[in-house]
Amino acid sequence: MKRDRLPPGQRLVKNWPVLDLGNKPNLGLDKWSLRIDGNIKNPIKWTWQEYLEQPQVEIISDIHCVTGWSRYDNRWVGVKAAHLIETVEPWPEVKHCILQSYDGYQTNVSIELFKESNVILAFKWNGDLLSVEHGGPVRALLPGQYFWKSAKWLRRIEFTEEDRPGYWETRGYHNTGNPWKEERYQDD
Ligand SMILES: Nc1nc2c(c(=O)[nH]1)N[C@H]1C(S)=C(S)[C@@H](COP(=O)(O)O)O[C@H]1N2
Ligand SMILES: [Mo]
Repeated sequence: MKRDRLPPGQRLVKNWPVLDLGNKPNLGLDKWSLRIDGNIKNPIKWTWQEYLEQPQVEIISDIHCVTGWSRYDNRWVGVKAAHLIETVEPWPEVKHCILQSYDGYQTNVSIELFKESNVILAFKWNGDLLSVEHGGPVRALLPGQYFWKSAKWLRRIEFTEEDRPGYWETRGYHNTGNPWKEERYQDD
């Protein structure tokens, strides 16, 4: 049986709402960098230029926000999280990734989910550079989770042994956030 495209409790929208904590860092590409550190063999810091030199993929994904809207067919370009993991070589005891942003936002994801082939660090959406309001220059994209896991304005990715719940996860949101299982809040 073909499963529904719309997860339970969601409604389809055609626009793209902007949701964040209210301050939208506008860095400029020369100021932007992405640090990857923690329990890994090769810590790195990518400038914008170095980020662009990584292999790029195109992904088409649906967005599912925990507040109830979903948006189909978003076309993204970016660098695969799996490529990043191969580059930095986390030690075997690493179980979690902590995504940290220029606005102070944080969110956590297991390395298993972060490794999924459709998880990318995105810089283009529907043919254009990602706008500042949607997290440019670079945001995380985790199509298999509710959208709060897709950190905008990515600044640092830390690989850790211990889990560290982020902004929403410490305010009652589910730790994993799978929309197909309706993992919205802690007790779901
Ligand atoms: N840096 C940062 N990333 C963030 C947020 C935020 O406040 N700051 N909000 C999250 C939430 S709750 C959602 S629903 C999506 C919204 O992304 P959008 O504004 O591009 O639709 O970004 C997620 N990533
Ligand atoms: Mo959200």
